[in-house]
Amino acid sequence: MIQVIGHTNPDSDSICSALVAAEWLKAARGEDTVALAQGEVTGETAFILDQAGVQAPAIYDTVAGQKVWLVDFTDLSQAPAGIEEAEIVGIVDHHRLGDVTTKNPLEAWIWPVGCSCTILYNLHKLENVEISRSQAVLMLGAICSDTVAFRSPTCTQKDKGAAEALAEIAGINLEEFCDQLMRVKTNLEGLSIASLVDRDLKKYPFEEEAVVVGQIEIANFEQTNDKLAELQAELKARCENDGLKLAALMVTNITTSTTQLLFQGEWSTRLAEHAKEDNMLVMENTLSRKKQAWPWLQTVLAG
Ligand SMILES: [Mn+2]
Repeated sequence: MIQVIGHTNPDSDSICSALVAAEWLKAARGEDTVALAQGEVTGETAFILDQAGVQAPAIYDTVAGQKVWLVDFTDLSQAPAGIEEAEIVGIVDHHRLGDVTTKNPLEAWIWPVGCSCTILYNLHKLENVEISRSQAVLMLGAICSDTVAFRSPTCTQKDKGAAEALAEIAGINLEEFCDQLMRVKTNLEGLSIASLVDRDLKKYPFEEEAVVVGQIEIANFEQTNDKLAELQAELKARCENDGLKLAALMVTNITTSTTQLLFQGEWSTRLAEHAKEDNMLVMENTLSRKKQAWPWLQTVLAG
């Protein structure tokens, strides 16, 4: 049995990619597979699963002693428990190459595109595997989510092409689907301050110290203005409790492509000259952590 699993704090791509890759491995390779997750799904992912008529993957226990395919990450800091004792047999990812290593040769599909599901769509074509409606909806949902409805600078022609073909297979109006998905994506109702920080939190080892950068996506800043003080307090508590040098949160307005970056921790001083006010700076035309915010932060933190 091969376990197919995405990263910690799973987003829609990491859940949908695990589900789709598990089915693709069954169909294309005759493998016995199971899709697993490293946490509960978000409201956005629940919407996509519902549209696809697919259940959320079970939460994993350990991958120790198992064969695994990793989807949507290659960083050990985002890997499941037991990864050192697992055999990584395959990877589908669209991030920079991380620090996982393998004992044996593996199959790795790592492309600089906007979404892991764009790679999976192409793998279906490459190996002549038919795409069912539910698989098409899963891939389409992940692509619209990861590319912020094709607005992100991470979005490529391959992502757009895949989404158009998948919408056709699923019998879905792409524009309407994207509008619906963006509404669900930016709905923060009922979420606690801690869960907003955790929602899409990623850990980045930097100068051998721990840095975390989270991101929440909103449709207008009125949704978060009255939460900023509490979010800052939560980031500060994370630094103290988890020994972080920097805890940052991107509050990204997907309507205007503006990001407010909140930050706390000892290394805040390294960002001070860019700050608009204490512990907050504004990044115009910034939607992507991977392609915009984190590369910039790395440069500034390095001094
Ligand atoms: Mn992704």
